[in-house]
Amino acid sequence: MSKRAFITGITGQDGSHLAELLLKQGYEVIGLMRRTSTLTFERIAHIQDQLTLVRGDLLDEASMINVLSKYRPTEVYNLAAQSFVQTSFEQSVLTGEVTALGVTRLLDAIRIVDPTIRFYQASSSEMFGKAQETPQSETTPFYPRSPYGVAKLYGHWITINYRESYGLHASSGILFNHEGPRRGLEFATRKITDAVARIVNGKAMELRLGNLEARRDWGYAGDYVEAMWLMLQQDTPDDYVIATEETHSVREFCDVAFRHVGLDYRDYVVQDEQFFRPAEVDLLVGDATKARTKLGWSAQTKFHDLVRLMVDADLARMA
Ligand code: NAP
Ligand code: G4F
Repeated sequence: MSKRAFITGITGQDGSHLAELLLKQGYEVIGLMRRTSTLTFERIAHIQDQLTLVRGDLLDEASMINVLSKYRPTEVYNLAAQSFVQTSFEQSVLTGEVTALGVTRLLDAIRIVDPTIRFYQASSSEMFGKAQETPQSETTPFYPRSPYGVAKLYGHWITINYRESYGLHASSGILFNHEGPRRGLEFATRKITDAVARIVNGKAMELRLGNLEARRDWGYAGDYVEAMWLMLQQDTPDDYVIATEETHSVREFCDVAFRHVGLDYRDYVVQDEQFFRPAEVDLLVGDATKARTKLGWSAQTKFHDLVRLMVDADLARMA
């Protein structure tokens, strides 16, 4: 049977990496694009001629039903979301509509069109929030600390509920932060590496950040999309933590990034209240034992290499 995948969020960081991976595996790839007044193709421009791009929106269930009916994919990867935590404090209802209820709309569309479709939900380590144990695994209790985290938790549980209620092959990947040169400029890692490149090129004098003590388990997006695909190749749907199993602070990220170009971050980084959050997630570090043993997956790119590859990519982009 021909392999046909439908990706929501194909214009995002993970969507672009996943589309590349699936094309290499011989899939026909259908990608959902929402209507925007300017093009958002930047991350998929290099493979656009190999993709089928269709209009639709997670806010609009009929558009999901229409796409599934027309293209009849065998696998659906739901990567679309309002994914920026800071924005979720300012647009909490929108975040709930897209990041939480959007999952139900897509699951209902699958039930209506073809319940044999395999489904991947992009869950998040942000659901652990005020972490109840360290490291965090599939059995760690959730305690989200942002409207985004709360919305993702809804998406996670509705995926499990539809699996248990209707027998869908629906899996949820609890992915810890993953980054790379395609990361949006608003996220901490990319904001730092972009600033390093701008400072080196004389285009900026300082970098304004919020909480430098927050710790994250940062991996490389290119590694993580492979785990998504592996989940849908299993006979039985399940939930998996995907992480590097290392934790580092925002301060350490700055230190390594600036040192890579021979600078001291303390000469450039300024703390600014506007980038602090009403509630913070202080420490995330995953236990990926289940993914290692059941999927045969482990993170290939670790912290120091990730920072350097991101700085190098931003330097190259500006050269
Ligand atoms: P991203 O770069 O922000 O991409 C988000 C995608 O969702 C974009 O393609 C965006 O389209 C699309 N989108 C937003 N609202 C939509 C709507 N109403 N209808 C249809 N599409 C919509 O995010 P990412 O980093 O690739 O992350 C992918 C997924 O994994 C997200 O669900 C995120 O929450 C989750 N996740 C990410 C991480 C991480 O560290 N990256 C960790 C855990 C979970 P536009 O291009 O039009 O904006
Ligand atoms: O890069 P961030 O905005 O990522 P955050 O909040 O961890 O969320 C990302 O990872 C989640 C997985 O755990 C995903 F689900 C989610 O979609 C997203 O991809 O912030 C990381 C940390 C935070 O503690 C934040 O307070 O960096 C801190 N930080 C300090 N200064 C900053 C800044 N974050 C941003 N974005 N900008 C700053 O200036």
